[in-house]
Amino acid sequence: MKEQIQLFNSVDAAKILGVNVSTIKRWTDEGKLPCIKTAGGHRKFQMEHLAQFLEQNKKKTERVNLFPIESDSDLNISQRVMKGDFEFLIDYVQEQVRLGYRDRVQQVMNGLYLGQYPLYVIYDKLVTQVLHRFGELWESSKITVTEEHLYTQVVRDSIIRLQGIIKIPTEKIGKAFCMIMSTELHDIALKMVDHVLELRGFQVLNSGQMTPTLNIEKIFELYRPDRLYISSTVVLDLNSAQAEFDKLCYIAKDFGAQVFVGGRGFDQLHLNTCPVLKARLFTFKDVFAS
Ligand code: B12
Repeated sequence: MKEQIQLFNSVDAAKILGVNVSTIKRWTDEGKLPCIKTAGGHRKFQMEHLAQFLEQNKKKTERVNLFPIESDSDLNISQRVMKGDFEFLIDYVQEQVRLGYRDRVQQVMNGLYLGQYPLYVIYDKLVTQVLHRFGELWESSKITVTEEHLYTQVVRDSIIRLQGIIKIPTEKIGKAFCMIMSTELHDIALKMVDHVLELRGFQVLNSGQMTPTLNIEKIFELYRPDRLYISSTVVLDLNSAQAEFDKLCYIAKDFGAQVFVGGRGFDQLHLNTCPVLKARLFTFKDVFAS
């Protein structure tokens, strides 16, 4: 079955925008609020439609809720999302992840996006912080490695779903190849780098965890990326990681690509051996500006 993106009906849209259903109907008829009309004549709204309306009509939406409010707890979360109370949201999302409520994690992320928070802010101020919390809990043996796996998959899933509702520019501004060194599993930071670049208008290629570098030239020949983003979180063998990084830099140089690196693994590597290194990036805001 084809994967469906989340659609709201007129009642949901009315709850979110804090108006009644007849206002929603009027705004769509006037062309102010974009929607999809089903074969049966029903109006359906994508998150993107509501976000676009909010951006263009800031005054009309003082009572906006960011998601349909069903309970006092929903109202509280919506208000925290609207205020950008990240301290509260980190605790809340961490708890929902632990309880396995993907939909509640999703609600917060979608709400932040709808509330006009840039994707890199959601990643820097919420997602990264929640993942660091799980890292601390694992390090202090408060959760097992299996729990850590389970929780990080919930987070991974949520960011992929969020990307599914975001409008990606059709005009491309360049090609970026994202990869992780060959011994490495940590791929969530790179996935977020991928999303931020995609939103900026790059065509993104992402080879994910443990990318074998043996025939990596083939990728450059096939796709001719103008940028290479390399992620390294853990270095297991310093010499082979350095050799791999150097090799990647020289291939990038041969194909005229710039190199960007990120992740704490690069604390241990020499970066000045790379002739085409453009920048070491630390946050998703840096990625957005890169
Ligand atoms: C999730 C996780 C895992 C998952 C990975 C699942 C997956 N699909 O990614 C699993 C369980 C598989 C795992 C395994 C291991 N892990 Co682990 N893991 C984590 C955890 C909890 C979160 C990592 C994460 O995604 N963080 C979120 C990202 C966004 O944050 P960040 O890594 O700090 O990156 C920031 C910047 O550096 C930048 N950035 C990062 N990469 C890039 C890339 C680019 C291109 C750019 C531009 C920017 C950028 O963006 C972030 C924003 O600030 C961390 C805890 C932590 N503090 O991060 C431990 C952690 C990274 N893991 C650690 C360890 C030791 C391991 C293992 C070696 C454990 C073991 N003994 O088996 C293995 C290694 C396996 C391997 N071969 O890679 C240590 C690393 C310590 C170190 N550097 O020496 C950490 C810090 C935990 C700890 N506190 O000890 N891990």
